[in-house]
Amino acid sequence: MLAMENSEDEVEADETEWKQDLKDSPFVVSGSLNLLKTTTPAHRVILHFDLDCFYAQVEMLRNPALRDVPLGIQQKYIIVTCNYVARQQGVAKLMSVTDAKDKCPQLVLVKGEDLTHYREMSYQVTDLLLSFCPLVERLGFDENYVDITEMIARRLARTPQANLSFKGHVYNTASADADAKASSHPELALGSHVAAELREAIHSRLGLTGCAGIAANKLLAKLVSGTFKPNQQTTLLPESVDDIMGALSGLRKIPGVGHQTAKRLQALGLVSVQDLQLFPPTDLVREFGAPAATRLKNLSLGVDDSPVTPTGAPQSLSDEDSFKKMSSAKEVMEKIEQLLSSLIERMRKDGRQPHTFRLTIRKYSATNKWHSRESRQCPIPNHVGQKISSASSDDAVVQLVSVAMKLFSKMVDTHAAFHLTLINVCFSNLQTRGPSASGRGSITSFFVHGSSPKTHRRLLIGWQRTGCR
Ligand code: DCP
Ligand code: MG
Ligand code: MG
Repeated sequence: MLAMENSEDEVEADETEWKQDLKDSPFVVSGSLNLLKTTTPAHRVILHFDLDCFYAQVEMLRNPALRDVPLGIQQKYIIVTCNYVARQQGVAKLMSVTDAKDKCPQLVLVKGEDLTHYREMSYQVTDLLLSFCPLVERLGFDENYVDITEMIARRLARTPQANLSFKGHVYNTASADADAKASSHPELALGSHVAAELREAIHSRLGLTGCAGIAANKLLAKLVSGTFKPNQQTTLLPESVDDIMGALSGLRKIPGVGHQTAKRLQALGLVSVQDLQLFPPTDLVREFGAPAATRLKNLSLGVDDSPVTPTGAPQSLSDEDSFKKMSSAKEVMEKIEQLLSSLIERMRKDGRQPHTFRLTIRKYSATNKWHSRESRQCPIPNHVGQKISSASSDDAVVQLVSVAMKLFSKMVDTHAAFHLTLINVCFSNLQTRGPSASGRGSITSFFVHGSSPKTHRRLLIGWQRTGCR
């Protein structure tokens, strides 16, 4: 059923087989099973970029003396990343500081809890890619997808086929054999040249190196991009899809299969990617419903027709902090004030006026770690909203702290004992105030300054889906 050695057509043929199977399933009653690849071009060219040891690179740019020493970026007791000098000495991402120091006593540590510089650089990279192509989608801080299908079609029209070659590596293909394949895959061959140009632009303009993957869809581009690291790129040919999927060490390695999904798959007895490929679609539908079953089956086969969705201006701005225990109203108020101060500063730089405020808390729960967030929201009065986006932001902090504490009291009885492990403050319903505040041309204008280097924090930005720019 899953033989895919020879061509993309075979992949499609195989899908049809199991799609039919899903459609015949008694669980697909609504006819909601999406047929694949109906709207996407036959030969998409998708690039995936992932910067090398990102936080460490930013620190090395800020302080070039760090370039040649083993460098680890520390958040709490963890090395969230380290440069490649440190990796050569056995340090790995997400190692404890103790283990990392054991492996490499000379390791230089830089605190990485203040994300300001990483965030700024992250948006500059996205902006740079956007200046070449409108279809850019951010994925985390150091990754971007770019759909260059149209650019390639234009280039192809003016490129003599005889001159085609690949830049960089071709997955599972010796370099001596790669160029012979270029004429069979002209889009991907040209895509590899565009990827090299974009990597060069990122390097020459921003000083950053990174890896790129070139493939026919987002899933495969992401999977192939890290094949050779650092500062290299790899193209995946359709005939190697089976190889790259088969080489994954488990289901969790498939982008899009998270912890919970993997657990449910494991409960069905599925551990390897091949297990999922071969699992009867009807049984998968029974467990996940038709849409998710289809998606999972597709992913296991390396099929992904999800579009590169341009990342626009954020729809909301929020900030949060997590901690072991917070149990007094005074601490809560101080934390909210601290979070709001930096959030209001970010909001002011954004230029839009927020109309909704939301407070989220997480109560300690030994049993239900994943679903213990609670939130309340309310409109922001116009006069307060105006202060947020003007110079009188101190007033805004005071007024919003009081709003936040009212929301807080709706979730927590402060006269009884409580135990919080997280507080999140969020502005949404962001509206442009007028011609002077609008029209900021780049994503970089959503840089967020001024966050304080406290305990582990995740900055959350809800991205608005906009059309191509
Ligand atoms: N990061 C983090 N916490 C994690 C994972 C990552 O803070 N659990 C941060 C630090 C990384 C950045 O995100 O620098 C990007 O993550 P990557 O997984 O892409 O790792 P790097 O870019 O650091 O290294 P690589 O060269 O392997 O891509
Ligand atoms: Mg990454
Ligand atoms: Mg990276």
